[in-house]
Amino acid sequence: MLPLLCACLLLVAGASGGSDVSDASCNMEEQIRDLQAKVTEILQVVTGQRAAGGGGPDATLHASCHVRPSSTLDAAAPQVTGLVLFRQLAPGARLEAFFEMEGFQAEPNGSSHAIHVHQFGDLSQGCDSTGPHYNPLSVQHPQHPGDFGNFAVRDGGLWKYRPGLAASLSGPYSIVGRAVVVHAGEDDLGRGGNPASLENGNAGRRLACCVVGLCGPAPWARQAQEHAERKKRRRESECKAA
Ligand SMILES: [Cu+2]
Ligand SMILES: [Zn+2]
Repeated sequence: MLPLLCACLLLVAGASGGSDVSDASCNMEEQIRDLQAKVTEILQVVTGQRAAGGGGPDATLHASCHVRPSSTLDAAAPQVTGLVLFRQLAPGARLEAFFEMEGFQAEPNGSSHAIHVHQFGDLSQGCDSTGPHYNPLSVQHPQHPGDFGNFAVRDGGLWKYRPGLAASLSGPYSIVGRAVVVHAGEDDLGRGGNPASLENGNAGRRLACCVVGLCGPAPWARQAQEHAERKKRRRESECKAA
């Protein structure tokens, strides 16, 4: 198995480094992250994790969540809309996600907003009826499976890929049918020194939310393609500026 893995790693290294040599010194960190994601994927294939779910040769799960402003907000509040996409290569594997949102208040130095999975997919009272953080193992914040942390907003929007998330799209602790909630404030990550900090990170009002639902692979493929193109453009402009 080891020789096979080595061959795979060489292939990956060749595939990701061969296209534009001039970019090699730019954004090394980002390229390493890409590489890590690919290696993880290969490892899962090699160790048979992807087939372990019994869902055939490709047990990959996808989900989407269309973010809409909370219906209980006053009209003057920021109207945040967007899309969150999830992919899980196999049951039990770490989750990956794309977060894309706009409509935040544009602040000169940007702002930071907490995003979590809340217990219920009930939007009857806007985002207020989604309950507390989804906490199936009765642990403290920020150890909940859907504690995605803080997201930096620039010019009123955010666009982020996050791998390695603890939440799952299958099994007894699935987040499917539950809500993703976007907050007005920053998550203090349990360091706020009060009881609320260990429950919800004192992240403030619920600006926008959505219910996670399973979907096909197409939205993820589109987003991944767009993400790759954006990153390439950014690398090119950074290299030109350097
Ligand atoms: Cu929350
Ligand atoms: Zn939490």
